[in-house]
Amino acid sequence: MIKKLITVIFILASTISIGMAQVKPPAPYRPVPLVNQLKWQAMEYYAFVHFSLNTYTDQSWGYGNEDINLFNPKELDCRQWARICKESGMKGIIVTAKHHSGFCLWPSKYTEYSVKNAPWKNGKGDIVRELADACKEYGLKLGIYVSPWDRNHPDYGKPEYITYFRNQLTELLTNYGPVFEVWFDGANGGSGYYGGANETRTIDRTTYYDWSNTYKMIRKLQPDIVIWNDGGDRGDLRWVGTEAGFVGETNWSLLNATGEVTWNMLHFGLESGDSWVPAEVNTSIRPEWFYHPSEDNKVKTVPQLMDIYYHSIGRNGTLLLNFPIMPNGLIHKNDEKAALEFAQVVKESFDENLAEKASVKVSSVRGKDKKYEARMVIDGNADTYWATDDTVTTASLTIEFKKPTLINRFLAQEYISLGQRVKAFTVEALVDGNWKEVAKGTTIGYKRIVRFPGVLATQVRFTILESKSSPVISTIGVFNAPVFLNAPTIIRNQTGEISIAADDIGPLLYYTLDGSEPTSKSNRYVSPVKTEGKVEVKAIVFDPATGKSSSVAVEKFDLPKTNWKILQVEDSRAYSILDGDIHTGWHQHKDKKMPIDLVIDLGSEQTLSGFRYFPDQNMWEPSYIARYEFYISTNNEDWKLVSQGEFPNIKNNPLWQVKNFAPAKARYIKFRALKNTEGNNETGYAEVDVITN
Ligand code: FUL
Repeated sequence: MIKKLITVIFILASTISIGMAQVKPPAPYRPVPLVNQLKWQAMEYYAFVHFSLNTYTDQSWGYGNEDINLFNPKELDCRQWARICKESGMKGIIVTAKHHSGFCLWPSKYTEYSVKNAPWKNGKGDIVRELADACKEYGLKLGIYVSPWDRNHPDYGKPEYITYFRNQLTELLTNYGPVFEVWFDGANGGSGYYGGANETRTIDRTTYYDWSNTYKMIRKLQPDIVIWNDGGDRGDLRWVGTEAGFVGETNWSLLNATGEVTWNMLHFGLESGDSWVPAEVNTSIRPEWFYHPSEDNKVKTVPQLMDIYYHSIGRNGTLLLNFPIMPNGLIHKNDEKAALEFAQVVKESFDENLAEKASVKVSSVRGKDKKYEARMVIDGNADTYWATDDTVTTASLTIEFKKPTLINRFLAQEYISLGQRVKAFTVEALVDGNWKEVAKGTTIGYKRIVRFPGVLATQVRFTILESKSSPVISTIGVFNAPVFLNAPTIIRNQTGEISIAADDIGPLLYYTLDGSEPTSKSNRYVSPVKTEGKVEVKAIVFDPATGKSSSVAVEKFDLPKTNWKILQVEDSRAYSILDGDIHTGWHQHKDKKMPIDLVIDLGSEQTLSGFRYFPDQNMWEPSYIARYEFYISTNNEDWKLVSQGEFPNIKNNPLWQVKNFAPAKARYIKFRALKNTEGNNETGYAEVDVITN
């Protein structure tokens, strides 16, 4: 009897202890982020401000000899910068404490080329100090951009400069409180003032700065910092290979610690990388980084900014958005307006996670332990997660709504403290009883958001198709974000194919080719449409979820340029001026001198009555043709001048320039540039077209 009792007690005890046995969390899948990188990643969105002496000379890069007396921002107010950033939902501000010109926004004791010798506040001012104070007041973190390249310093290129550079870094990282990020621009070496030497100096980017010792010094001064470096040793973060505001759809937060870094590695990360080096997407709210009055009307629009959002934060990156500061020391009202409206749309898009009101089920749970079950992805806690057993690398999660629910965005987050794992996933929606794939993707990482046309779904299924190791998902979200119903853009390429695009991925596109008004009953646009001859395309954006349409976009295309040849030019990139896309352009070689001709064979004789020119928008080398002559010929020998004159407001408004002339037959055209807006020999074209009778 006693023996029996002991056995029962033993069985009971062991059952209880099994029930309470802790299921171990998934082991980290290395490499994993450092604490500093985790904190930085969670910031998601922060600002750049570009301000320097070259703000006063309308330049992109100062040469290093700009007159200090120009620096007098009479209305400077770093609290205005901080307020705008805070209201925009940003978490920090990185300031160009020293840009390539070498001019310092703080009174460095190691140079005379700083605010201390400027008329501003009689040399008593310190912009880094004012910004540090403003950031503190607004609860923002401070970041510092210090250009390793210094076009002012006489010692640049010599070992002595490294001491100077480190002394300056020490000042910046000691005197202004905590600094979350330090930014070392990759532009390095070249022509400069260099204390009056006015010469070109080159350095070896891999050795000159002795980065490893500089890094040690930085980490000692600021243990919580992250280092961005595009110029030498791998830092804690990486550039994404473009300043246009997007990282690859596949985005691994990994690189190798040593060895070559190709453009692809920057843009997509390196799946097999041995180090955690996540992506920071840097772009400006205007075309340029520094302020240029001519760009006051070129501030990015909300749809453009939203696109950047989905292509940066929505693709496992952070977003570093730049505000150029005006000569008066303030952010322009147009930039402020765009940033605040952008923030509003982000808020409206992601405020309500519809998954939180639904029930969530998963294909399997790690050790069947409640700690890793499905609802962890909607508990609002970034530190809890849904996980599976170690051997599981495909899994699915299904969200069941109480009633059909309109959705157009899906969000997923991996618990990256344990590494980045997912390689491929799909999102399906149950619509009218049928499963339909609405989106698919590759990597997830810290955060991934996919867009799709609105659907009225009763369920959503997220399937992880492939993962490096068992998936660990901390957050899932489904949203019904506002969609933009701006009229679409319509382009035709050289072979006559029409492409139609909307600002937003949500809505659908419909078009007509016969001049009739498009409706949601017209042709649905899904892929480029081949057209012949002259054609008038009308298109709308239509949101099936609301039944609303955009205004109608209309484009009239002349004859396709199928057989056009650009003569006397070897460069195949020249054909981008015939591809119908105003965002791609080409410049004639710099060694040419005005007048510069562009000669095109149209392939057959036509009756011409005009031409159109769209200047290249390349912000680094403005090259809009301002005075021109236009010739036609039937044999490429005898030329007839049919139009000449100027494109009057092209500098401020570089859009389509249309010129008509008396109809005449021709097979060849010669577009001669006599003068550009910059007074140099740069000649850029985004598109060139003719008007036939
Ligand atoms: C570039 C620099 O050359 C630009 O002037 C700007 O500072 C940008 C953020 O980085 O490489």
